Amino acid sequence: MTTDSKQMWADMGIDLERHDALMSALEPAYKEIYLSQSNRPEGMAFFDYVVGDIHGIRVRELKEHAKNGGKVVATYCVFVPEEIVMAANAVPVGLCAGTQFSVPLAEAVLPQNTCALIKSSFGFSLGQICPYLKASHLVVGETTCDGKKKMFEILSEHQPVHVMEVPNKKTQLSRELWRGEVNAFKNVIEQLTGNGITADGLAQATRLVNERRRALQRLYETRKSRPVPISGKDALLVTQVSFYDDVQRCTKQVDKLCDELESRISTGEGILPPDAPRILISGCPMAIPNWKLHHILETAGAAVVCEESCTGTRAFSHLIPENGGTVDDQLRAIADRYMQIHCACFTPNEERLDDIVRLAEEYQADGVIHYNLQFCHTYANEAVKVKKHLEETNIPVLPIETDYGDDTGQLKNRIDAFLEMLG
Ligand code: BJ8
Repeated sequence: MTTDSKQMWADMGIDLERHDALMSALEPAYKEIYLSQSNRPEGMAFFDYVVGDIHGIRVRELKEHAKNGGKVVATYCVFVPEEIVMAANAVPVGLCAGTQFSVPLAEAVLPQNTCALIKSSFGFSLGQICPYLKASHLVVGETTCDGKKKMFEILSEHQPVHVMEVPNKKTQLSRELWRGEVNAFKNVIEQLTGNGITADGLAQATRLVNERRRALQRLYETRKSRPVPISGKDALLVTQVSFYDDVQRCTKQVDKLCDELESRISTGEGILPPDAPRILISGCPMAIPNWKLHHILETAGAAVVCEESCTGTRAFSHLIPENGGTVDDQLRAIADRYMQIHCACFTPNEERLDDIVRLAEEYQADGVIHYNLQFCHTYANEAVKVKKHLEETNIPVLPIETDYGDDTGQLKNRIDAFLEMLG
């Protein structure tokens, strides 16, 4: 970190002491988990660089954007349509909330039996630690779960928040409600930026976001190979970075990485032996720097080949048709695309069950780990159906409930036993 960055953070009102402590914890963890891997693709250098200066370069870009009159919009969920933000010349940034570091700060205010993701994100705000939050002109929340929607009420005492109502069902009525929410969001963004959203602007933004989704689809496609050309933790990192990096730069870097991975595949080069047990992880999102489960699995010799989560397939599987049309036509297409996401906040949510089986088959997974953040009731309860469905399909499954704390020893025992069972 540079002196320049320190001055920038100080000017933004960041608590430098806390921030230093966070960074000092992140650095050795990254070295141990990421930089210790052998035979990593060279294309990961870009992502190492981004994480190495996680609160520097990108934050400076956002500040520059704001200096030129642009706005920054922070989000916590893949339901918030980035296209609309970008069409008004604002920059969307997905906030990270994957560290235990900020959890105790949140626990001074929120109930302890709240999921770690909510506590971590709220702790970042309370502790004045996150420059992305500080650089944002608006936080966009959603009503996907009770904990989050109540946290956004409290967060709004500290900064401007707009909450989108995500329905809990996918009926015709619910779809109409969501379309209304998307239209209202367009008005909120136009008001924030002072820029009118045009059909051309929306089409252009849709194309850019789709391109990033295609690049991530391509990355995941390479993970279907045996041996797998990239570790699960590296692939997870790419998805995590895609939430806050510049969309065009990120697309370019992911495509560059994919060129390398595809050439590895053509020569049969892998990161792990071809007979390494292949694991699909399904469940709650893993926000940066939550790499715990991947690290345990891959240290034990398994290959994580896919994440059925919002830091995985749910973030990029669905594209928006690029048919152009009026602003209204495009907003409808955007709304309909987002309603395809099968978050556990929906009931019923049968398509997620089918999707997990489809992914397990396509990625030749030997087993599935259902990853649940403690106190996340929607995913915990849906796990009952996931387990039953997978068992009926003869796919071995291990449900895991954890938080951001250090329960590595306990998790390791259960994972070792599961991998042994997979043979
Ligand atoms: S679309 S998964 S990103 S809500 S915060 S629900 S872990 S108790 S994150 Fe999510 Fe959007 Fe759905 Fe995806 Fe549970 Fe915690 Fe709630 Fe969470």
